[in-house]
Amino acid sequence: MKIIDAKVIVCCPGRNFVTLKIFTDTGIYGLGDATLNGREKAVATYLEAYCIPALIGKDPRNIEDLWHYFYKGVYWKRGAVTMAAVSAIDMALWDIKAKSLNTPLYNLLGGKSRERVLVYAHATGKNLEQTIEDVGKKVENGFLAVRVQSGVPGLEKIYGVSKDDKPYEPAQKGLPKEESWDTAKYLNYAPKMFMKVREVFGDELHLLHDVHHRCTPIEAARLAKELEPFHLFWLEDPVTAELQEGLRRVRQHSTTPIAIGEVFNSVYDYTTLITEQLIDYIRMPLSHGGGITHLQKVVAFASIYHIQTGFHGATDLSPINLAASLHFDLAINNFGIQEYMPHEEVVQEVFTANYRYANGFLHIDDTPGIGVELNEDKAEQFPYQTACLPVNRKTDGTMFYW
Ligand code: EZ4
Ligand code: CO
Repeated sequence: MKIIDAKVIVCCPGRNFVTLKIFTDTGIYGLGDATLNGREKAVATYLEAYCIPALIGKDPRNIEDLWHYFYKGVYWKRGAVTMAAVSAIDMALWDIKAKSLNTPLYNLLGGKSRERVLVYAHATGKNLEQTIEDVGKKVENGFLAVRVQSGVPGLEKIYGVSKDDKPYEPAQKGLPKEESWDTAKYLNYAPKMFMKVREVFGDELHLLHDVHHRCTPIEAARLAKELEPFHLFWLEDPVTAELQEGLRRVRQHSTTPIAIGEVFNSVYDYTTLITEQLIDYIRMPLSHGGGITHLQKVVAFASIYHIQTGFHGATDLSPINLAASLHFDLAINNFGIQEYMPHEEVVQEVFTANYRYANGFLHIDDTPGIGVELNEDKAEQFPYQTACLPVNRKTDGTMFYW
């Protein structure tokens, strides 16, 4: 089998997506998600200018070798842009292999370890009252696990809370919008919010929360400690984990489980976190973390240290990534939970997905390969639009993490 062509499809059904399509001489093609929110064109160019020409003529069945061709073989390695491209190539190659063997992807990853995938939903509100109401809606929809984000008194706009009644979408058209932040106000509010949520919904519901990289290690330690009585499923990104050792401080003070890694793209972002058992869930998505080939290694490494998965599944990752993640989630033993934010309906006009939600779980069918189709004519009707993630300043104007 040979790769005869490949192309990048950039489209914007409500939000931007980058898809890699690899064609083979057998007529079988593969799809990979190359979306990097707010930096879509950088990945598209990396693929078009450097990767696709090198793919032509190669045997798509040699996935491991091709992975290393674009990783070890490249002097400028790692980084979100490069690794999003490597991930898309890898995903498309696994899609080709599974299609050529006429089997769903999970069969090539060890088969099913479970029949369905536990997912968590996003609840959000401008204030405590609206937040509680939204958690109630998710519970009514059957969700067994809910991420709770809320507006903080005294702060105008905040991560995870939408402006209107629509689901939360951080990327906005044009240049980055500015948000503002005050850690002291947030730290005072978050434990009170979870106290109320537990009071209203009881002990059974799994609760999650995303700090979105905004605490120092000692602030994160305080938060994790104060949230302990509300036994969260996880506390996500309590610190910006560039400093892996920072998590030692959090661990010293609290038993609240920690999830990290949606912005990671290599096992080397995780080595201290995993070997010192400083976290409980890895978040690195297939589409940014080197695809199935690299995540298999990271997840096996994590399993030795009793660390589970909780893959990133925000709407800025395409249905191709979500489906690939679901195959992976079904197959591995140390699966924890899968993030699930449903895409807008217009996205489903472009991508035909093979998964469905029911009663707190996602189910995937037996379509060979990853199982998602891209309608190229439809994609053309939604051309790329510049959109960026926000930037964030402290209330005194100091530039901060978003
Ligand atoms: O901010 O995917 O846990 N989920 C998140 C997401 C990220 C976006 C960035 O593109 O933190 O909402
Ligand atoms: Co997050």
